[in-house]
Amino acid sequence: MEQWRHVFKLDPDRELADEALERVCLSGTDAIMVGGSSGVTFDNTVDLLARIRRYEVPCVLEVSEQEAIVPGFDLFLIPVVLNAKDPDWIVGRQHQALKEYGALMDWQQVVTEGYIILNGDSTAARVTKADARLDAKDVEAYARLADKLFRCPIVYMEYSGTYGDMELVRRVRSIVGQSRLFYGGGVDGPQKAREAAACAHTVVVGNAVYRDLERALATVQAVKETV
Ligand code: 1GP
Repeated sequence: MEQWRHVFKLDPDRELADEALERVCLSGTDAIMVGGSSGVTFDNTVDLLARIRRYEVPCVLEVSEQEAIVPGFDLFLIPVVLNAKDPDWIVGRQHQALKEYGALMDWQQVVTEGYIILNGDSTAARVTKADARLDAKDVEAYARLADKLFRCPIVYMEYSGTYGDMELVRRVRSIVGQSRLFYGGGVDGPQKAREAAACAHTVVVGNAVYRDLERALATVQAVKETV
């Protein structure tokens, strides 16, 4: 995780043909993250994991549904949505999950993501009731909260579905110390991938896989070439 520069995020609730999945898994990306904001179930998560496991690429689960926690992933990423107005998404669901599985968990495999949701129109924003009307100072403060106060291994600037403010991403990277800055949102081809890779530590590409696979695949090389 500390070395990842490029990640594809695949949604268990969306169709992806075997051939397309193969190309994604062999693309040279650093990891596949399985996750989505709606319609994620145990069954569709198990299915997708089994298909990805035919390849060697690391595969991690971003947990959003307790019922869809499937064993067998390399890591389990737990989002804590810092700007959620529904406290369920800050500590509520995590608390419930730990009541059930807390004693059984392998903590080596668990990674906390301090999430900042920045596209108010996204499903993630709706589900978590995130207040995405944040100015730069707000975002910086959330980043410090995740990095310095909570010491999350990942700070995730989530623009899901829309391309973000790269100046702000760059600023956040300059203030995080021990956290890795993940950027996700609207990276639909090599040019935006290069820009995002110049600003964040790790670039997450989601939608593009389903919209225009060729351009999505081209983001891998673009990110890797960017220093
Ligand atoms: C979504 O951050 C990821 O959770 C990637 O965003 O789907 O817009 O690429 P896109």
